Amino acid sequence: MRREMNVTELQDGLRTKRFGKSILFVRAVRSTNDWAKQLAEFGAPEGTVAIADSQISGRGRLGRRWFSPVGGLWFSIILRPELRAGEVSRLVFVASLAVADALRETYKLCVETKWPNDVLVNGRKVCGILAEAKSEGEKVSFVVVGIGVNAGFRVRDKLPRGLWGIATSLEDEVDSRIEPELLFRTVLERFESFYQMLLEDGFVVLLDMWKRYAGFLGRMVEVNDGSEKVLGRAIDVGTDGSLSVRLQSGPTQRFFVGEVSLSSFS
Ligand code: BT5
Repeated sequence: MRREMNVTELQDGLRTKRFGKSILFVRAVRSTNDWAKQLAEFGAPEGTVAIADSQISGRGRLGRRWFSPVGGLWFSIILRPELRAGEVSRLVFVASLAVADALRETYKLCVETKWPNDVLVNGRKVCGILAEAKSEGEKVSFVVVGIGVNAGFRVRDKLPRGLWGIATSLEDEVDSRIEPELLFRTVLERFESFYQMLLEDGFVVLLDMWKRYAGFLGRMVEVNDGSEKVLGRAIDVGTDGSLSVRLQSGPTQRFFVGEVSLSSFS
């Protein structure tokens, strides 16, 4: 059944200091990331959230399409961190950690993170993160972190057939009714506290927390970096965000971009 967002409930009881103090909502938008980038250009403060019931042209990495039907949680948050341009990918890990924690706590699900920007439930993608920064040289002026969670809809009802085998939704995984507003508040609260930790204490501890969810580490994986596909054992993710894979042929290769899938040779 079509279920629209209850906007008042997004903010009611939200226990954050800055995240979500200003929330802009529309029924439909091309992409909340594009919208948030415009708001950031106009000077919107850190923590401003742009959220929509559905996205007409939701985006993934490298211009890939992100399907965003009504019932999902699609939002972007503006950040103005003291980070260098090369460190922006840290925010993707911090955001996925926040989502993984929120899903585990709220729905008691067995959640995994997958390099670089996915959150999985039962091996299927339930959430994707897209961080986009504006910077001059190494100086970052803002980052927009877009978070998309397949929440209150069934994959088979709303997503194209090609995704049925790789995507899942909370409604598919959980017996109780899904309230995207509650999930939104929990993710935002987690994200704010992890973001604070990142700025104050650095990335190492957070990366370790992310790795505890990273079920693919230690497993045989196939990595496709756009130019080649390689097979090997995923051995670590570094503080630069890179994935190290020990290739079947012996040496270890580091990847900064790419797609990981579990190999049947595990
Ligand atoms: C991502 O890209 O996973 C990042 C997704 C970010 C979405 C949020 S929603 C709010 C904000 N506004 C935006 O416009 N974007 C952000 P990537 O790793 O490149 O994965 C894209 C791939 O995931 C596609 O090529 C499909 O295979 C698959 N996909 C598309 N829609 C999906 C969905 N709803 N659930 C699961 N998989 C999906």
